[in-house]
Amino acid sequence: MNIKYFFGLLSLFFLSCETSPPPDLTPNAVVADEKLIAYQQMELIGFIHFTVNTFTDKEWGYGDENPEIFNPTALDVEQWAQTAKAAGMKQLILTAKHHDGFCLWPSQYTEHSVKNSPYKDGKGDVVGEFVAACKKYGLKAGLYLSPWDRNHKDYGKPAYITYYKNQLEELLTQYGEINEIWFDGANGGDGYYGGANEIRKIDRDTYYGWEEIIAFVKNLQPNIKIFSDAGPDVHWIGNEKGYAGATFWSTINTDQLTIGASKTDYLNSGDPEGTKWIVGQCDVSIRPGWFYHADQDSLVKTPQHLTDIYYKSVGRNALLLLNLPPDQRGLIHENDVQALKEFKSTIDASFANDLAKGQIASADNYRLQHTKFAPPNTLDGDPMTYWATDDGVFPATLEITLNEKTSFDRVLLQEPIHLGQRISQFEIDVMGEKNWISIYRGTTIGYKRILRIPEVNTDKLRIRITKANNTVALSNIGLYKSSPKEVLQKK
Ligand code: FUL
Repeated sequence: MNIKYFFGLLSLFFLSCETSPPPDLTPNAVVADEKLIAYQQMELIGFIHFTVNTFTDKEWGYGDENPEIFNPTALDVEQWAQTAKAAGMKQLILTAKHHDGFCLWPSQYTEHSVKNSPYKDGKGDVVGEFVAACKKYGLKAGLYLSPWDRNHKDYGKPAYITYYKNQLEELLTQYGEINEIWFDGANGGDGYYGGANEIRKIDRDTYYGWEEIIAFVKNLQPNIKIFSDAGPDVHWIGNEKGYAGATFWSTINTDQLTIGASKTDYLNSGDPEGTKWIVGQCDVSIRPGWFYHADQDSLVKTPQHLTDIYYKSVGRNALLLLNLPPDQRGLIHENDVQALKEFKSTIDASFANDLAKGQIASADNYRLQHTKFAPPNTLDGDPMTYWATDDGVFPATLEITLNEKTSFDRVLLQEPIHLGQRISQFEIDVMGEKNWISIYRGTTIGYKRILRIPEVNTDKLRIRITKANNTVALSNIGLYKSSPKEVLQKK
C-alpha cells in the first residue's frame, strides 16, 4: 500500500471516530428493562379497598357474608378515577376479591359475588366499571385477587387452585389491558370455607404452584406487572407504613423470597448483590384501616404526613401505592379527597421550581471528554442522558454553580437505571464562606432519591460519589426550596 494512501485512510478513521458518538457505558449485569422503567416512572399510584367489609365495618371478612349486604347507594367509579387523577396518580388497583372471597365482578364460578347483591339488581360489574373509568381518565388499571379465600369450600385443596386460575382467567381476559396484578401475602387461618368454619393452613412454598400461575398470568397479559412480596416484577416493601429503607436497592435475590413469607428487612433494603431487578412498592392507607370505617373519618392522614410518606417512598427509589377506601355510598370520602388535594398541592409547590435548571454543571472528569457523558446532561431533565466518569474514578465529583447565592433544602438525584443501580455511597458539600462544608452523607440513589437537607444558602454545591459497583453515572440533579405547607402550621 502506498504510504500516502495509508495515512489518508488513518486520518479518515480518526475523523470518523470523532464524529460517531462513543458507545454507552457497559450496563450492569442486572438492569431495569423498558417495561419496569415505565412502571417506576408512574411514581404515585392508588389502591381501592372496597367489598363486603365496607358494609360490615370489618378489615378481614370471614367469608360468610350475605351478598345482599353489598349495597352502595351512590357508587361512582368515576369519582374514584377523578380523585386519583387530580392527585397525580397514574394507576389504580382495585380489590376485585379480598380475603372474604366476595367478587366485585359477576364471576361464573361462585355465588359469593356482586351478582347476588342489590347493586344494580345483580346486574352490576364493579370491576368492569372500574376498568372503564380508569381508561376514561387515562389511568392504568390493576387488580387485587386475594390468594386466600375464606369463603371457598375448597380452599386448601387442589380444587381451589383450579378455581383461582379460573378467576384469574376471567379477570385477565374480559377487561382489556390490566397493568398490574396484586398477590397479597396473607394466607391461611380460620374462615367460613363453605360452612366448615375451621382453620386451614397451606404450605406457602408448594400450594399455589406460583411459577405456573405466574406463567399463566403472563400468557394472558404479556405486559402485566405481577406484585407479591417476592415479585417477580414488583415487590412489597416489608411494612404497611409506606416507607422504603434509606438504603434501597432495586436488585434482590429471588431465592431468598417466598410469596407470603419473605423477610421484611430484606424487602425493605433490597440487595446490592441481587440477581433480579424488582421494583419496590410502598403500600399504605390514607386512613388507619384498609377499608372504610366511619369512626376513622377524623383519622385521615394529614397532608404533612402524606408528604413525609412521599419522601420515604418515591424519594427513596420506590413507588407509593396509597389506599383510598370508598365509603358505604361507594364514594371516596370528602375528608380523604381534601387531604389528598392538599398533599398534591404541597408536593407541587415544593417541586415547582428547579433551582439547578439552566445553571452550570462541571466535573474534573467526564468520560472520554465527550459531550455524551458531559456534566450538563444532569440538568436536562432527561432520565436517559447522563454524566459518567472514566472507569475507576473515585471519588467522582460533580459541581453545580448557581448564578447567585440561592436557598434550597431539597436535593433530587437520579441514576440512569437502564444501566443498573450503581452508587452505594455519596456525600454532598456546599460552599460556605471560604470552604466546602459537608451537609449530607448517603448510600443508594437508584431511579430517584430526594434528600431533605437543612436549608442552605450558597452558590456552589458538589456531589462526591465515593463508592459504586461500576463506573459512576448520574442522569439528573435538581435543587428545590420546599413549600412551607410541608410543615403543619400552628393555628
Ligand atoms: C394485607 C391484607 O391482609 C390487608 O387486608 C390489605 O389488603 C393489605 C394491602 O394487604 O396483607
